[in-house]
Amino acid sequence: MTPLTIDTQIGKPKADNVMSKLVKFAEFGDHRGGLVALEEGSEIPFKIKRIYYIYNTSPSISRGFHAHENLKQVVICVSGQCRFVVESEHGREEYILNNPAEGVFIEGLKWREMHDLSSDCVLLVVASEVYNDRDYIRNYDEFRQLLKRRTGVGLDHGD
Ligand code: T46
Repeated sequence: MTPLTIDTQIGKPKADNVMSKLVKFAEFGDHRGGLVALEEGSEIPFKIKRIYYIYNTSPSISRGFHAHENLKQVVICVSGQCRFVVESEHGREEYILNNPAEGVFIEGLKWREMHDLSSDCVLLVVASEVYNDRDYIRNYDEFRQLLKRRTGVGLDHGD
């Protein structure tokens, strides 16, 4: 996974960290192949309530385009590649996800977008809450207004 912006940090996520973060997982690979283990309380810094995965997405299709009110997630590209965008009061962070031994940790009010998913891309997402449609903010202007109310930061993207 290659961080593309200066906001990107690599390391173990802290529960109070409001930025998204690239996390490198320990690898237990040997001559037989790779192995990564994700445990609640260590690699996954929250109680795991849901796991889902996204696959068979056409490279011309982008996904996401929403924020969450109350959700922690670790997003791992276990196969293929995609460009994962996270937007918050810190600006837009872009990650090229292509390594099953790395993941993006997200918490707090953040806009997500997924672009350029390769045809073999499988995105595994570990989440802190069960699915709740009411937790989604799907309107970008609403997200920006909420972000400004909560953080005082009005993002200027020149639009
Ligand atoms: C996120 C990004 C990274 C469920 O019924 N249960 C679930 O747990 C999920 C994740 C989705 N769904 C249903 C809701 C929709 O009818 O599956 C359909 C597709 O979901 P959505 O359009 O939200 O998928 P993405 O790829 O845009 O976003 C997903 C997650 O929803 C979201 O939480 O952060 O992946």
